[in-house]
Amino acid sequence: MKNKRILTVQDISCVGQCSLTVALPILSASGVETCILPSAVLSTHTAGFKGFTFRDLTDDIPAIAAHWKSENIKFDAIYTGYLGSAKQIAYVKEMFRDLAAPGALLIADPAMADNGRLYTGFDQAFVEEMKTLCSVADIILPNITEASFLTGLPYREEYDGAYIDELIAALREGGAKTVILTGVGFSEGKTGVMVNEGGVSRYYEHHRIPKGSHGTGDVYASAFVGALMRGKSAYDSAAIAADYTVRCIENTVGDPDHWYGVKFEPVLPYYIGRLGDK
Ligand code: PXL
Repeated sequence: MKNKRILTVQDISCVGQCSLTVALPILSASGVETCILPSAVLSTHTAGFKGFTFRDLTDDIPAIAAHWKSENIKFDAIYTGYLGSAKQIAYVKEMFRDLAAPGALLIADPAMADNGRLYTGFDQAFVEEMKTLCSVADIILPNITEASFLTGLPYREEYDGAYIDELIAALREGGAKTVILTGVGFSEGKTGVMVNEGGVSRYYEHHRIPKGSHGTGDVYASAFVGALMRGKSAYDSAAIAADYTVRCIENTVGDPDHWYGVKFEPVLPYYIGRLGDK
């Protein structure tokens, strides 16, 4: 059988266990050939380190994409994460059009916000561009903060099922097809993910570890995409990714020096094992 080949577009934060330093190993572990396009190179991620460097690679993207096009290189999926600029999003949409193999899956993680706030460096203009990317993707993976920015609905820390339904309906009105809404919790000690395919929602609930962890959105999205590429359904991929991410956090909480990311590497055998499940 022909191996699947995926392209993931996100930054390289050299230190900090997020974006490409997480996506590449997890996707490779899933058994998929993983090609990368770095959107920017940072010395560290932007969430907690001071004085990080940031080299925006937006202007390199058109030549890279043109080269791949001239070599007739196509991808079975394109998965975008943290993007370095609003202009870059326009280039990514061109790549969706030019570099996707027939039937390819286009997956956008609008990695731009958490806990009610945009990440350092992002503004409303970026949000507006991100809306256009999400409208052409097959699958989007926002958290509640990102969903609220994408829809203009208020961000709530306390909510019920009606609020979640409202967010998903508004995302679908914006053009989203399959929505994987992460960090949705309805009771103490629990959190989960709402998977909406074609307007039908299914919830996967799991244990919540009461500690914010950096990079877990990227661990989650990468594990989800890898499982999906291995032929799992969106719901099963969402559940496998959740179970893996919980274990990564559990593997890290006892080490306060490791505040900047999660120790996902030792837990990869668990993830690979789950991919073999029927
Ligand atoms: O994990 C999301 C992410 C990715 N890349 C960079 C970030 C963040 C979150 O803050 O700063 C550079």
